[in-house]
Amino acid sequence: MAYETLLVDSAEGVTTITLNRPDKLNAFTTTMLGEMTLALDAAEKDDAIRAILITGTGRGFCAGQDLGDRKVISDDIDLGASLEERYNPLVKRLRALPKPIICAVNGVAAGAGANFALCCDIVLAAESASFIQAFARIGLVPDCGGTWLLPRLVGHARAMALALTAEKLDAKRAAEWGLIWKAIPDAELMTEATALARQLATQPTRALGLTKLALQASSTHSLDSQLDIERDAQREAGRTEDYREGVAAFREKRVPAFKGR
Ligand code: LHQ
Repeated sequence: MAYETLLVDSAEGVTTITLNRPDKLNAFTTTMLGEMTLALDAAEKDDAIRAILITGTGRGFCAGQDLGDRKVISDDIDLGASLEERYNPLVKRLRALPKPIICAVNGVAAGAGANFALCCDIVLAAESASFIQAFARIGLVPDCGGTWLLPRLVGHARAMALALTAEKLDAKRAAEWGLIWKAIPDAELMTEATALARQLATQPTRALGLTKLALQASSTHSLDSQLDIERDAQREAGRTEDYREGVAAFREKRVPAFKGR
């Protein structure tokens, strides 16, 4: 399908979704949010796709909501409805999708764009990239899961200061703080992110999906309920072809050939 605001390409088990409004630093429009959902749906449904890579074109990753859209300051504005109808379902989609999602943050990620990146499973960023909780600068509150994710990733003190000051955090410090996985020299970002996505696409996809969901659940669960989740996930993983292949390959001292089922 042809997209207006995204470039979508699938190869070697990976769907790469590239935000493509570079002149506006890939700011989100209603169209882009809708297209993102369609692209994620297609990647989830396709059994040949076993990892997703998200990035942006140009010098920015995503500057959050498009503030040029006249609807964002109309008299009868209800930003809560915008979150309820478009942003929140997208956040839930990224978190629930049972395949690994890698985000390659190629430049500035601001507002909803920053938190959208942080919702992905593994976040890599170019060393020149940065993260800005820009909301306070325009009289808003962090959204796209920011108030939930930030304290869990970097702790309360850093989360609070990032949100209240809207200070820019560069990629290297974001990695040092544990906000993201790695900062990478700009010229190597896409090579490394693509290699990682392709490598994950050769792994036991159902086990990775179950692992993702179990780790996410841990934030709100007791050890007892988390042990129940692990029991159920392991039961399911233990019935996959990939588990049998993994054990067979170990016994035969060879590299496993996982099929994602
Ligand atoms: C933009 C944007 C942008 C349009 C740069 N929109 N054009 C809000 C409301 C509704 C519901 C749900 O949730 C939300 C959540 C949010 O996301 S609120 C936060 C929205 N984002 C921001 O406040 C960030 C606004 N942008 C900036 O502060 C700067 O552009 C950053 C710091 C990201 C980058 O600064 P620079 O590198 O100096 O670039 P620039 O400001 O010159 O921007 C380049 C172009 O991109 C420029 O267009 P122009 O035609 O003048 O060259 C900007 O107007 C455009 N642009 N962000 N969000």
